[in-house]
Amino acid sequence: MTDTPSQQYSGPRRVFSGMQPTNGLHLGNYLGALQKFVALQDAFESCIYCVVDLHAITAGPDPKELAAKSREVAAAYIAAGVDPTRSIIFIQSAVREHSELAWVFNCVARMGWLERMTQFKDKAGKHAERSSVGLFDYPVLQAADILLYKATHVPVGEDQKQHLELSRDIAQKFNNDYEAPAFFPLPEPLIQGPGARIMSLRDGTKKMSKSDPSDMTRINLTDDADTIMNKIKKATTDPHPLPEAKEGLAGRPEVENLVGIYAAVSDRGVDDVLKEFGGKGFGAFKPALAEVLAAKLAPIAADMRRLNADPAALDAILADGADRARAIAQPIMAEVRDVVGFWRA
Ligand code: AQP
Repeated sequence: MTDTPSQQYSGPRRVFSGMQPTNGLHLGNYLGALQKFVALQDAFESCIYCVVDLHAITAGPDPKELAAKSREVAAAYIAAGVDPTRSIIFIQSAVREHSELAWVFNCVARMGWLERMTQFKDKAGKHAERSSVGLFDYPVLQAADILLYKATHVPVGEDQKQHLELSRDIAQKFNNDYEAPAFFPLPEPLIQGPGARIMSLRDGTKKMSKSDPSDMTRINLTDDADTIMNKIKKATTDPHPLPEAKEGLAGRPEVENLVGIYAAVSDRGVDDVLKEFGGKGFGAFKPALAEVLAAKLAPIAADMRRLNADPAALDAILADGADRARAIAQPIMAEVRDVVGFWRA
């Protein structure tokens, strides 16, 4: 295959990702993305982790709660192991260039591309006509978030695969349209891993989600051991024992999900977990799963409580993060303005 101009991008390797401060984070967010945020700090010199409050207003949150929820997500990043002295942690709306680049990208992206986005169809449901333009345009802002830093790698869960493909299409079209070869990198999604798709505890065909109306469908990072035990005991399963091997999980999505969670949380392979629990019933497996989950999440929840108790200290971290993010974003946005041909004195 011949290299396209953007494949010759030679800038620094840089990680960018973000999460919405809509509701508290759940196990899917942790295993699908946050755990990778932490690990990538050892592999990349530059990691940028954003709390995407501009995205959150597509869901119309309470303005009295938004700033506090943004702080809480930042606290979750730090409690999970993101180090604010090595990585940049900041709130999206504090860096105005995100919105500015999103507008430029609105004029690059095509309506047909956005109309194919399955997440919009899922979130808008039958009410697409009444959805905000922002919800429809969400993936364009996401492309701007990433490319404002010329990020090359983006750790996300599997549900974000299509949006990341759109970011690559936007980067490529911008480079072509403006005859600016290799201006933007084509960002690589980092999706692989055992937690890439964690499903609802009640329906193994639906992803675990912050916006599911039932709290029983998810494990929140702040759930205590009793709540975790209760949710896992009530998780949907079937009357058969666990299978002895992976192949036996076919057609049993809820069971596959619980075994996958056990494997991801305890850092073991699915086969290894089934070697221990194959042939046993859920009466044995579920309490063991609840225990490994509680042991994994308790220290994170405790650290989140400690961080949330001192909002001024969190704000200082976030203000420093926003300064460091702007220092990267503003020169790139200035270059974009020149490439597009905007006036400057
Ligand atoms: N169930 C999941 N399994 C694995 N990864 C997941 N992610 C979300 N759900 C799962 C990943 O977590 C990051 C958070 O992205 P977001 O805050 O933009 O939320 P989202 O992708 O829209 O999903 P949520 O958290 O469940 O929120 P709602 O309910 O609003 O859809 C992303 O990397 C995502 O892939």
